[in-house]
Amino acid sequence: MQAADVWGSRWSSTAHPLSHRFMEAAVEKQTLVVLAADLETTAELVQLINQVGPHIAALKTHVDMVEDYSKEAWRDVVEAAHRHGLLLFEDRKFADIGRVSQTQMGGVYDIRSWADIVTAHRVSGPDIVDGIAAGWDDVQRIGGIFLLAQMSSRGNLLTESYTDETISTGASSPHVMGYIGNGSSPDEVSSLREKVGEGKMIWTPGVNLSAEEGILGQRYGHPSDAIKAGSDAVIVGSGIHKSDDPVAAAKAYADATWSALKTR
Ligand code: 5BU
Repeated sequence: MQAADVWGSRWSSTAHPLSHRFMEAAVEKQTLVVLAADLETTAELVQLINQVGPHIAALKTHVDMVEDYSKEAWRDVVEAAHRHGLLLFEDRKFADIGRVSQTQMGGVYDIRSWADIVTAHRVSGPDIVDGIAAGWDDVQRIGGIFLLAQMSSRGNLLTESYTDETISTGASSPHVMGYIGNGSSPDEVSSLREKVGEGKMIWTPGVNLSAEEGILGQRYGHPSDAIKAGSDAVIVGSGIHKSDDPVAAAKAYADATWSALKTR
C-alpha cells in the first residue's frame, strides 16, 4: 500500500517532510495512534514503547513529568522510540516570547536534540514559531511544530477568533506541521478542518474508546469519529497506558483509526 494513495490530498498538499514521515509510518503499521506516554519513570516508558511500538505511529512525551530524568536514562527512551520507527513528539506547550522559547529548546532537557515535534501556544505572538525553529537550528536539526488551535479540556480559553489567528500563523510558516484539535468534539474537529484546508495535519487528544468524562476536566470522544471528522492522528494516553492489557488496547485504537481513515 502506498502512503500517497491512502492519504490522498493530505499527502499531496502537505509540505513538511515530517508529516510525510508520519503518514508513511501510519500506513506501514496501519495505525493513526500517537501514544501519550504519561509515565513517571524511564524504565516504564521503555517497557511501554517496546510493548505497543508496533501499533503506534509516534510517541508523545512530557519529559518534565519523569522523576528519574538523566541524559543517559532519556537516551534509552529515545533509542527505544527509534527502534520502533517513532517520531518523538514533546508536548512542551511553549508559550513564552520567541527568544526565550529558543533557549528553552536547550536547557536541562535539551529538547531540540531529540524531539522531532513540539507543541506551542499562539498566545504570546506569532514569533514563537521562529523562536522554536531557531532552537532546532542551533543544533543543525529540523523539526515540526503543532500549534494549539483547540484544546480538549473543558472551560479552555481558546475562542473561535483565537483559533483563526492560530491557523493564520501556521499557514504562513513552513515550520508548522499542523494543529492540535479537540478530539472530544467531532463538530469542532470538522470545523477546524474546514478552516485549515488540506495542507496541514490535525492531531487530536481527548480520545478514548469508552467516551466517559475524563478526570480533572478532560473530555473524551471516540477515535473513529475524530478521524472521520478530519483528524489525522488521535493522541491516546490513559486509554492505553492505564489499560490492563496495553497491547490489546493499542491494537484496538489502531484498528479503529485505520478503518476510519479508509472510509474517509
Ligand atoms: P489522556 O490520558 O488520553 O487523557 O491523555 C491526553 C494527553 O494529551 C495528555 O498527555 C495531555 O497532556 C495531552 N493533551 C490533552 O489531553 N488535551 C489537549 O488539549 C492537549 C494535550 Br494540547
